[in-house]
Amino acid sequence: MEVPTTTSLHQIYPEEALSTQKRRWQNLLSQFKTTYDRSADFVSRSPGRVNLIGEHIDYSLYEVIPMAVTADVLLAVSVNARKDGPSRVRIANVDSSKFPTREFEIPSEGEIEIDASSHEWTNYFKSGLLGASQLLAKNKNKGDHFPSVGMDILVDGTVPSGGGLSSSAAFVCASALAVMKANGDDKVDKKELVELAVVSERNVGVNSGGMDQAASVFSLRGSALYVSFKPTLSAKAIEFPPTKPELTFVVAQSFVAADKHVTAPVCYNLRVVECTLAAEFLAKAFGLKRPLPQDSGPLGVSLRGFQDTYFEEKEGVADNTQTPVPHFQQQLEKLVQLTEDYLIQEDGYTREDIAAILRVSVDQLNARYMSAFPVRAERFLLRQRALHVFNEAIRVLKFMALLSSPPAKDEDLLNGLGELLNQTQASCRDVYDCGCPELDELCTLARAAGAYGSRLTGAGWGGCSVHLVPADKVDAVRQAWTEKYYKKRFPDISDERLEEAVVVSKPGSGSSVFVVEGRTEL
Ligand code: NG1
Repeated sequence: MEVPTTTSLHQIYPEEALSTQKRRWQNLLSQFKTTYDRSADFVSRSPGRVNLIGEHIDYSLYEVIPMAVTADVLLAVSVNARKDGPSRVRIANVDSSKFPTREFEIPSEGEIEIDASSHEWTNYFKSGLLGASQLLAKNKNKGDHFPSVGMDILVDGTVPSGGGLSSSAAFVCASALAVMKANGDDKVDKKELVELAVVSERNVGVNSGGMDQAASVFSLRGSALYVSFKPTLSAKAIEFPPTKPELTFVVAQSFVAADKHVTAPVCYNLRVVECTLAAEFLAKAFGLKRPLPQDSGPLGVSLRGFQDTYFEEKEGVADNTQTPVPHFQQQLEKLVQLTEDYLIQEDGYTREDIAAILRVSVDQLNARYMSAFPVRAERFLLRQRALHVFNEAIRVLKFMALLSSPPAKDEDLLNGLGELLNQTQASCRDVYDCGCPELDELCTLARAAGAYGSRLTGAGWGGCSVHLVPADKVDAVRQAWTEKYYKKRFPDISDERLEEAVVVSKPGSGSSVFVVEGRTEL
């Protein structure tokens, strides 16, 4: 399926957001003209996302259920005619005090360099550019590298950065899409765009999974997404059943900035390493004969690969990627039990412990799993990480089952979904160690004011939370947060910031290209 080309903002935003968005787009296009003294040719757009359930399991290749939000990243682009020699990119942001204007060359030979050690906003554009150039080279049969044309770009993002709504993926996806379009590729395949964006975002220093990019590109207005990574990346739209009271998701910022690029060696990238090592450790502990399959997990093997190999070898399943959901869930339940029985060290495993089980040296262990994305840890909590992943994968299946065959009483459905969200929160906080007290407080306050379920969303360690709230309790929940959290913790908080802090989120639409040339109306 191709990324759509849109001709009207009505196709992108819900009715209630239209007037604000129109003003914002007009401002973007007129600022483009003043900055570059010409009009933009097109705007590429990709939204942020909120993850409903399935936290920290995408990089172990388990299913997740995110949805796009209305907040997005826009790149207004004007293409320079191709000339001999390197092309130039000028890139500015409507918020130029925070994101200074940059200019750089695209080399005619070899790839663009990205310095992941500097926290530079245009690195995300460069990541998208790099990935798109590789895809263009493949699609146009041009060897390994296709030097892009030059561009003038003005960026406007409304996804808060470090806020858990995945501004980075929105920016990388919108950038890659812009480069594809600028180089004449009008039929960008959604799956190819997601795959390239996942890999290219890793150039910025975080060894990420694929959920955010999938949500940003595949989402359709009004539906959440069931994203699968195995046997291959796919996404299915999920409708929410009509309920009374209406099922509403509310997103609340903790305003604890979670900068996962800075904390990656002790937070995000470390979790990726722990999950990967848990997979290898379990495979050795159970004496699996085949090596774990190479897959799209960030380090090449995954807990999902372990599950498939285990049941294929131990229980004679022919191809575990074809196992029906009820059996798959039983397998996961068995893996929870096996993890409890075989990964027994509550206080974690040292590099020496793990190297001994994997029958490699510590140097080999470091080189294989911890060199491209270095981590800092003395002990690796393999037991806890595997338990979170298997249990969270079960919760996703249960959540999906509730949505696809809802119980007769709405109350049972809402309570059932809410309970799963609450369990995720507890597991993220106590087992996966990706919570923080502020997120916990937001959840406690919401539940006391009527939410069915509450949890952190995204990577955690700050950022954002998501709450399933009956429509008639949204005001009460918002008020509880305003009085007992925001005004208490941030006494000087402005009305504008308070307004941004809480968003009632309807599922938004995914990436698109908007052709500006020749258009007088938005
Ligand atoms: P955030 O940090 O919220 O964008 C990150 C990863 C996801 C996923 C979640 C945890 C990136 C770009 N995204 O999301 O792939 O692993 O954490 O579920 O790193």
